[in-house]
Amino acid sequence: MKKALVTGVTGQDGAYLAQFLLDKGYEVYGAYRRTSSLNLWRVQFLKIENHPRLKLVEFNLLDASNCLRIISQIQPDEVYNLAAQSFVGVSFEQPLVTSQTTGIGVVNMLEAIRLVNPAIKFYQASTSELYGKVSDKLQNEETAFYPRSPYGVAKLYSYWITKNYREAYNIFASNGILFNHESSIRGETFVSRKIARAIAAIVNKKQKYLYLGNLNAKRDWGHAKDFVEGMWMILQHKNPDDFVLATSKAYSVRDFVELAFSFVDIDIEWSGTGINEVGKNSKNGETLIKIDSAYFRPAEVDYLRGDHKKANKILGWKPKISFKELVKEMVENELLNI
Ligand code: NAP
Ligand code: G4F
Repeated sequence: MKKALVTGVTGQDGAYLAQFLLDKGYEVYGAYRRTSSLNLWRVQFLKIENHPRLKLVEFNLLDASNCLRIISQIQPDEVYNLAAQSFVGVSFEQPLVTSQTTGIGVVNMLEAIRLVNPAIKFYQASTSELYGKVSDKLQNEETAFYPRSPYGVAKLYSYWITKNYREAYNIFASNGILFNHESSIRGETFVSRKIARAIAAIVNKKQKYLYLGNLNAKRDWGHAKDFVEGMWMILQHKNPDDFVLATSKAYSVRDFVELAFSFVDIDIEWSGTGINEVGKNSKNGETLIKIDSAYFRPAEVDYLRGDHKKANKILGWKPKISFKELVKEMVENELLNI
């Protein structure tokens, strides 16, 4: 039975990946950060909390001794490093914590592998935020990086240190450069879940307006379930390598809002410009969406659209869940659980 260590198991991807690996027959060590109240709601949502092959272990990526101990005690075959301060907006307010956790922290894990057993395979959760201020219409493994946030810059370090340990020490260390992926268990502050939650609250008269920032940013949005399968495929390939996982379709935040509202039979009509733009219910003129400048970022990533040809050709990976299906699932889940 293969053993996998998944850091960030309390996060969206960690929970989905743990479920995927359990289904594959792995013994899964789900590493979570100790906090005053244990936060296992995603693991519970996916109904794996009491799975006999899921072992939850306390862990902090920032503590090198902890990484070393955990790797030598568990002796995993595969490590998936998903732990990070993952919210781009917060990284502007907490650049040091973000740099330490999302960037430098990764060395703790790589060093532990190098010292304990360099045969352990390592997956690093890299990101399309590396591309940042892109010039290419479609970004692939060859596109130049130009991160636009402390988060993106920290991920640039973790991307390169992963590659460096592969080249310097011959460790099977791979980067998955993943474009945005969402689900019903996405963090509440990310725009997709924020929109879905607001719609359920508005329909149920618990909230009047949905406040948003930049409506025109475009993202390549897929479903987390498809993407965790890709993470596993990356570590099953015969060589360590770096792969883009994306849907290759881009939609704006505005598109997301319009589609999400369509699932509660509301057609959004926009009027005004800039900070004064509003979104109204076209049937009765009621204002539902307003702009709040607090949600604008000091530097924005305007356009992300990934080219997943390499992953498709070499790994046989492709996304299965469409943008429409994703948004529908998210809105329906919020309506059910409000
Ligand atoms: P998430 O929901 O924010 O989960 C992040 C996880 O990291 C949480 O379990 C969090 O624990 C944990 N963590 C944070 N600091 C830690 C520390 N010092 N020690 C140990 N654990 C720590 O993020 P996600 O969406 O699942 O993303 C997973 C990874 O993929 C992240 O590295 C993210 O940057 C990257 N990524 C995500 C996307 C995407 O669209 N989702 C795209 C590209 C890359 P708590 O629960 O205690 O906070
Ligand atoms: O949902 P977001 O916060 O995700 P963002 O910044 O794209 O980052 C996510 O995807 C990355 C991969 O590309 C990951 F690496 C990262 O960890 C994270 O998972 O924002 C999406 C877009 C941005 O352009 C933002 O400015 O939506 C825009 N936006 C407009 N109004 C908003 C809002 N974002 C948030 N969070 N909240 C708003 O009210």
